[in-house]
Amino acid sequence: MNNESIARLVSEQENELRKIGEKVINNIRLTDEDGLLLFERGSLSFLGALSNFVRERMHGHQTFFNRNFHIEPTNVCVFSCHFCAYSRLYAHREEGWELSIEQMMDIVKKYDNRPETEVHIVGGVHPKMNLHYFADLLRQIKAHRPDLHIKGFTAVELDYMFRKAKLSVAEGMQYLKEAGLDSIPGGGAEIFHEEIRNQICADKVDGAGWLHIHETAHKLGMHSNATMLYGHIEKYEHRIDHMQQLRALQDKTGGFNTFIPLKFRNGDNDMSHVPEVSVIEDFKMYAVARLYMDNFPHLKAYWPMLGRKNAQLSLAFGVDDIDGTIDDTTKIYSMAGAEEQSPAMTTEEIVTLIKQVNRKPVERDTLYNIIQAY
Ligand code: MET
Repeated sequence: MNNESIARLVSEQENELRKIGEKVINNIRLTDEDGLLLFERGSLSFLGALSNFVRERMHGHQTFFNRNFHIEPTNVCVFSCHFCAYSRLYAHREEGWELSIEQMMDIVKKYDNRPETEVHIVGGVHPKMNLHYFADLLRQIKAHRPDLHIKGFTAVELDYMFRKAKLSVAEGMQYLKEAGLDSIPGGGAEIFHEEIRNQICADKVDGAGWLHIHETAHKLGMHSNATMLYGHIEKYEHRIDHMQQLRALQDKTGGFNTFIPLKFRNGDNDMSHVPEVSVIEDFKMYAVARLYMDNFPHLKAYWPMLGRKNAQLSLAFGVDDIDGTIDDTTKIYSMAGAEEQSPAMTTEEIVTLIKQVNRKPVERDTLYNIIQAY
């Protein structure tokens, strides 16, 4: 949509939506009330057009992906997040997996002489895999392949490791950075608001703690991502509260690269009675995120969660990044009932998927340096 048609569409909206649309066109930051109103009253078509306008103003048709693989060291976990279908308690650890450093290095070595640029490491919070265990892993990966970017450990995992090692967040982050950690992923954020957090994942680090870890990483010059688990028992106002806290921290540090809304899936977890939201809600979520999170350079759709067709469609709702090739190395969403049971795409498949919807595929590294445009 060109400037003229977007201006026409905005002018046709009811008073309040029109004012929000005008702000977006004029690059004026949306308030929390604006964000809420968009969720409550914005039609899918209006949100789509507006978020696409912003997406194209920021990135044109460029659509980013990277070549990466995951290591999930364990799914044994001391925490009991009710939305999780992946973890096994320590008492039942024979039902889960626990990888040794050697086994994880074998995964890394599988990618020798291949073009992957990033390893993404997340998993359960295992009581015996401590800070020194993971520092050892980081050092061995770096010794073996110094150019591989290591994005590892959510704030939840870090919080547990640092507390157990009796280190402050700053000391712990510095220690892992020296061992080879390059950046941190966005997981574990869920919903910060304590009213919701206490009902879905009461026992892990709270919102303030999550934000503190990211702020500390940013101060050390590391970048990170941020997620939000939506579509369960939260209300729109909790989503806005969550995004507001992220936007405020981003104003302070500028250290976030990407916001990744994650859809709650109800397969095989303690919240299976909670229905999943519709695909319309998913696209509204992406659109509002793009409009509200004005200081986040990128908005990512995680395709193993959405499926390939919806990932394509998301590119018309503000999304400019669809994560990576992944190579069937994560089980988090497949265990929660996602349609993608063995998520892997070749570079050709990702490129085709993006081109089919008339966007320009751009391979990036973790920090969004361009590696190759297709
Ligand atoms: N352990 C992580 C967290 O709660 C989640 C990783 S995905 C299983 O942050």
